[in-house]
Amino acid sequence: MSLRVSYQQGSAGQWLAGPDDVMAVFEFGRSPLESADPRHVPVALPQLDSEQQVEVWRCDGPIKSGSWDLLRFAQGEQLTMGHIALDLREIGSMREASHLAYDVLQSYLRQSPHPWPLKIWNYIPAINEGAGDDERYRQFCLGRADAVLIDPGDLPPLPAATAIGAPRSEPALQVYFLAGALPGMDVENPRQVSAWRYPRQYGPRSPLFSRGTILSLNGSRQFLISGTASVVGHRTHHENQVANQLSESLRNVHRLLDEGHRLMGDAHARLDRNGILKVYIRDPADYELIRRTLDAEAPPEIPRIYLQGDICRENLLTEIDGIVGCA
Ligand code: 3EB
Repeated sequence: MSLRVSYQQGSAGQWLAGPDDVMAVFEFGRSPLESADPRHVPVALPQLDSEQQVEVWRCDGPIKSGSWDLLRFAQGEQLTMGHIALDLREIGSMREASHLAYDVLQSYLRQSPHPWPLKIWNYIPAINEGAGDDERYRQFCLGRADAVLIDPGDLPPLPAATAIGAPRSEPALQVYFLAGALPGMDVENPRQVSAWRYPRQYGPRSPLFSRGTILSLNGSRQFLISGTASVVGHRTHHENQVANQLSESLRNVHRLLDEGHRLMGDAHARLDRNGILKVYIRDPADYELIRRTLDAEAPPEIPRIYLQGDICRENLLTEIDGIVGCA
């Protein structure tokens, strides 16, 4: 396994001072503006489980870290983690902020030995605020499309992605990513309309991401799963039914992993102890029900963490993403 991802007890500081193969430590419930070490990535979303954990990414080193324009990065032998936090109080609009974040990200990648984004996480304060096309998520998608240099109609590789709401009180738009020397292999979900082909009703510019990408390194593969919700075709299913939304999201994850297997021919991605899942929940009151539903429907051995975050459509109550191994 080339990217080793785990949830760990202990403080971010302990892990940053620990093993020298640590490329990133994600700490939940902290503003992304409060990071000193480039490998330290505070994430504003609060963790809902009682036991606080940090997410640790380790890879083959040596690891070099630093700043580049507004972005900070940690670069291993074959992979790079980078992150940007933009203080929205200093930028005119969400559209401008997301345009700027993606401009910086792309300029960074163009000069990096690891120029291919494999997965991008976007955490957007007050994501559902604003009516119709003024909604902040739609404005975020506009800014991303303004910046991104590729036309999805040309079928270039697109990274996997997650876009989730951060607390309204959080001042920063956060974008972080994993990138590699080669593009990932994109996998779309046969149960879902590709996001870049969503019809106009979801906003003026479609989201630009693939449902998942497969990273092949050192003879092994990992599946980077995009934020996966209760969307079938392009429509939200099970409105107001959070447990059913979670079940539908899991069906989407399994179908995506099966599709990856069909395309690869050999390895099959599995929800096992080598992977992780992140479960995003809009209403903290749904945590117990979601946890019980996941425990009943997903293998117990895959580590998981529950975060409070709004989903990018008002009628979506939960979403899952993850990184899993193939065997
Ligand atoms: C969906 O299926 C849910 O805008 O980058 C999932 C993952 C979603 C990524 C993004 C949006 C994004 O459409 C929303």
